[in-house]
Amino acid sequence: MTVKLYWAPRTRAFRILWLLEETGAPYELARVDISAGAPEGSALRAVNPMGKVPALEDGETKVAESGAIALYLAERFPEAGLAPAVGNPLRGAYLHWLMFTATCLEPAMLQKMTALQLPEVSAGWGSFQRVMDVLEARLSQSPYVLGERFSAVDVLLSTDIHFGINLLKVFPALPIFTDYMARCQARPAFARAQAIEAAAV
Ligand SMILES: N[C@@H](CCC(=O)N[C@@H](CS)C(=O)NCC(=O)O)C(=O)O
Repeated sequence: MTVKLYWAPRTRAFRILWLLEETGAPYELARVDISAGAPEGSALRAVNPMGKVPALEDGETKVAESGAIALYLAERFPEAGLAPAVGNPLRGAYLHWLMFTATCLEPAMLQKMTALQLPEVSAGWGSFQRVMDVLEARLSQSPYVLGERFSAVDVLLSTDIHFGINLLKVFPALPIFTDYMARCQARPAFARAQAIEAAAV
């Protein structure tokens, strides 16, 4: 059974394409035109009722939300070494920073883009600056989020940093961030995913 990724180029689905390339497993891409919106009853909506990409099908299994898909793929293909196993003390940091991308980093990015004022104690990410400071401190400690070892977290985090610096231009291009991105993007799987996107646009 081949894994199927609902994907559109230049979207958050890129990070799952990259992860799939990291696994080395065979997969199929189902390209979606997100500008039109996924119609009710479409195959994408059957996997993700939000009608958003990425979404993944693996036989009977349907998974949406980038973080959940990353967790799923790392467990589905353990031989790729994309996650510390249950019982490894690094598992805590792995889950923490994986969730941080969706619950802190992305909302903070949107808050900065829209200049939205929110009470810091109520916003789950505190403030844009708090998120930036925490991220900078973490990435100053080691080459990858989990230390010397690359993991699925780095795929999600480095792509968000890329979006924040280069596309949305809301993150400061600190060397800590750009060096980290360059390290992650030096992976052959990243180059393969990028080539697929380049050929598709
Ligand atoms: N929380 C979702 C966000 C997914 C998302 O917003 N995808 C955008 C592309 S980057 C999309 O499919 N937009 C189409 C739409 O909203 O109809 C995730 O992290 O996977």
